[in-house]
Amino acid sequence: MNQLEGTLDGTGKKIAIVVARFNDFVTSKLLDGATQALIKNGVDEKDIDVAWVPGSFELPFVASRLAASKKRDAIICLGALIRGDTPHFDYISEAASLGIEQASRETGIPIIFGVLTCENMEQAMDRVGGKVGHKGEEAACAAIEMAHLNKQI
Ligand code: DLZ
Repeated sequence: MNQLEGTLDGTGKKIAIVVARFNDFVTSKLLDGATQALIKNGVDEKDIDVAWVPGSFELPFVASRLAASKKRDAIICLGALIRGDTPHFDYISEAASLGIEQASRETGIPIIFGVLTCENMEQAMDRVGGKVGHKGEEAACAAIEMAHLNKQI
């Protein structure tokens, strides 16, 4: 039996991060955690590209373009959606999640969903180094693992 499984060795991997500026108090922390985790796991700083977009709704467009260029082994999308008084949250969350998933399948490049979908700011802060861990770091590890696994397929 052959087992296919990625490792967390980022040596030689090229990664792009697309990060939403909306709620940048949170997304800048996601970005810090992601870049630190990539570097800690062996990704060279010069092999990390960071693209800023206005909000999470724009993540799939830029992630899809970056993935289609085939210059990177994985793409990470980072955003923070915080529910407000209108249905905006639902439209943007759905567009971001479905768009990212579709772009990943169409390009054959792993695109990681590092987008927080929270009821309030407290929940978001809990996920950027608080009591629920760090979702930026987790996204970085998922990107490295998927980049490896994708090469084995
Ligand atoms: C408009 C909007 C709202 C209300 N909330 C968020 C949010 O919580 N998180 C986020 O990343 N972006 C939000 N945006 C901005 C949209 O994602 C998008 O940038 C604009 O609608 C322009 O297309």
